Amino acid sequence: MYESPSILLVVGVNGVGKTTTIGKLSYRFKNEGKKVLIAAADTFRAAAIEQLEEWANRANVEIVSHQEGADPAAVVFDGIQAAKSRNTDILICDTAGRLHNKSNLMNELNKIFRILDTNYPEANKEVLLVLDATTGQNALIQAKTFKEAANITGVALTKLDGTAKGGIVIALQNELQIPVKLIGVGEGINDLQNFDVDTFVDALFE
Ligand SMILES: Nc1nc2c(ncn2[C@@H]2O[C@H](COP(=O)(O)OP(=O)(O)OP(=O)(O)O)[C@@H](O)[C@H]2O)c(=O)[nH]1
Ligand SMILES: [Mg+2]
Repeated sequence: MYESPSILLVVGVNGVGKTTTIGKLSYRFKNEGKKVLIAAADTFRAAAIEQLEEWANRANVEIVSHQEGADPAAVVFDGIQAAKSRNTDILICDTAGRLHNKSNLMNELNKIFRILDTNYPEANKEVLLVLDATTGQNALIQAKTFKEAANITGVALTKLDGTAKGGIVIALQNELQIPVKLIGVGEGINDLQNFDVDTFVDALFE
């Protein structure tokens, strides 16, 4: 899916499934024979770092982390240095989802982007926005906000295993021109699929 070296910045508000999606993706890339490194740049809660460590263990990939409260950009910086020295194919960065206000979010993301541009310009960059399909219109509002704060290159739509029909996919593509690339269909490590728009449209009208 991604050329080496790649960096994947995973963004989105609390609870949408960022950490889980990172775990699933890491497992997938690892099984494809890629060398994966996770950077725990959601430093807001110690539990967030521990949760990501569990996923790293499950997927059997390496992780770089700092203490709770550390500067997320510093974690990303360390991740980049480690990725370079270990010849990592894909560096995946978790981020905190607390969207207090837009300028806050912009500042934090911009700081991370500056680190990436300065220290890892050779890496292919993907900014993956995670949205919870069960939140409907709210997810669309989140997408608008994040699109204003960052150059979102794709969406992972989670929790499509529930009753959510995910009509939001169409809105995302049409109104915001953000492609849905991945879907989450459960809490397990294998519950991640590439998104195929034709299959989806068929399912919608079933
Ligand atoms: N059913 C279902 N549950 C999911 C899916 N993806 C994530 N979850 C669940 O959603 C909850 C939140 O997932 P996290 O990965 O912790 O979300 P997050 O965005 O990292 O949350 P914060 O770190 O608090 O910002 C967990 O209970 C996950 O198991 C999915 O595709 N389907
Ligand atoms: Mg998380």
